Amino acid sequence: MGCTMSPSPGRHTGRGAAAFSLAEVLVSLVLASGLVVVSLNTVGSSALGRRVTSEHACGQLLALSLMTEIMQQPYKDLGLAPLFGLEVGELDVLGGTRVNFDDVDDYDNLSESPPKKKAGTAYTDRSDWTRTVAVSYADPNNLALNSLTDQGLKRITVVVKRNGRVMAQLVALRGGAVAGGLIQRVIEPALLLE
Ligand SMILES: [Ca+2]
Ligand SMILES: [Ca+2]
Repeated sequence: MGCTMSPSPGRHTGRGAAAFSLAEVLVSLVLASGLVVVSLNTVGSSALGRRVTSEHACGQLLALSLMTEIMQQPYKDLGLAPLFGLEVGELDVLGGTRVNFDDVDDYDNLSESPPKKKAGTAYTDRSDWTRTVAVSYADPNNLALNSLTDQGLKRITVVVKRNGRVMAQLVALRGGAVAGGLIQRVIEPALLLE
């Protein structure tokens, strides 16, 4: 009978025992290799996750600092001839700074790489980062829409990218006296997680 030819449980002799041991070793090696691969993948994913999180946090700080600067400006230029965009003489051609920016829409179409402080000092280690601003009139009756005319509300969008990838985007509404009071509301403090 087959049962009588089977080795006794717990007893391995001769070549059979050696073969079984070898198989056990191979299985152990395969399992160990798998564990190493899993461990390396886990470490790699963890490191990548920390880097991505750090990049997005940095992007959000860069976006927030500029948005804060813009929101502190008057809704429109206080001079005699306010324009949408920079007024005459406000562009710092030689210095490339924002020292003359003194109303919200002066920041429209701003694009800087690397991002800079208002006085023109570039943030260190940010040479591959870009920060852009778009300002438009917004429709106070439908905040999701832009308006072709000034109805007393402006939408400000700040986007921060690294090597072309969006790290953070902030959208805010800034109201003027025409809207019946001051409206300052960050409507989409979005930290984009890709
Ligand atoms: Ca202006
Ligand atoms: Ca101005």
